[in-house]
Amino acid sequence: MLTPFAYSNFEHAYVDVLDLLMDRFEYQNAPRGNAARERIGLSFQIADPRARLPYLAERKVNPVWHFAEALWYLAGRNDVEMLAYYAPHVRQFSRDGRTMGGSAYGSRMFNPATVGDTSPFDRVLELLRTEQDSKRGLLPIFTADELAVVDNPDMSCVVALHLLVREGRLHMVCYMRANDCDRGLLSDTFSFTMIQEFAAVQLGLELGTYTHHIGSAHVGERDVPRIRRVLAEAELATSQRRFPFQRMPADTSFSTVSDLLVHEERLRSGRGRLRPQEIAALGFDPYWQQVLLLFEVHRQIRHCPADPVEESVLEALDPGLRWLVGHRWPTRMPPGKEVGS
Ligand code: 5HM
Repeated sequence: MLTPFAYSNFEHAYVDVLDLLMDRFEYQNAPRGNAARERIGLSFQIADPRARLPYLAERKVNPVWHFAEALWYLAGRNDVEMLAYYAPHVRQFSRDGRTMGGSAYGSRMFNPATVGDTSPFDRVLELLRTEQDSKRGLLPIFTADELAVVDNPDMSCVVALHLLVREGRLHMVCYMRANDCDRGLLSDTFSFTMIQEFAAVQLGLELGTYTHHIGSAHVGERDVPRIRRVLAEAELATSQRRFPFQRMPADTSFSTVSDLLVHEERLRSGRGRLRPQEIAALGFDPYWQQVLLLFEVHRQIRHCPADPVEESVLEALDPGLRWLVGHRWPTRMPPGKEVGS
């Protein structure tokens, strides 16, 4: 195979990668105590990077986490606080309890680099505006200094993201040193294709393909039972449900990201709530209103543990997101509104 295998959407790639690692792995090892099945060198390409979420009931994808992480990257943040609210386990990867290290990819791409006051991302966009067929649109993430940190709990798994404009479309290539293909791969593909689409919007280009290259592709032994269930579901083709994936609005900018995160912070801290009609009146495009609805769902789940999620909020969600929320938090659905698989 000289070129990566091409898939129409992420779900198909994800299922194939898991299938490969289940029984056709090359190594069984336990680096830093994490027992895993591994292959060296794995690549795939997705034709439609907007189709970035798998609809697999057994996998119980958390769409709130995925949007939160993508916005955290786009905002160039490195704080533990926001991420850990959506995924408490990330705290263990912080050395000082306040900031993330190597996995704060956004802080390396969207904040000014050491030379001048322009971010690597803005420099790449500048380059692609002037020299369309360039091969130099690289956003490096991994730094050699990370290896010098003793017992580094958070070393970048991403080596670089690479943006290429070809025939009016913006392609992205992601280079990973390592990827947990059950867990990290889901989050990484979601967030990096969001960054790709954000970049395409800034450049006024159509979205191209997304290509993912992994050095160490592995799955944890602890996840094998769930992966088998996911594969059995995919085999039965129950995941033939197809929900349309919306386009990121053409006016999305860095201020959209910071405006959204003002509301996110109010909801996260419990200082406010947002009813669907309030979200609709805030002036965001319906695409981003959906993300605020997800943050409100999460507020109710975290701050009102005794109550089901309010029907009005669930009803305002796009059917695909409602499906994911219903499968992720089945016990928090209003009576009679439980989601069948
Ligand atoms: O020992 P090592 O630093 O490689 O462990 C990190 C683990 O998190 C690996 O399983 C890696 O593949 C996974 N990971 C991932 O898949 C971690 C990050 C965070 O940098 C990521 N994707 N984005």
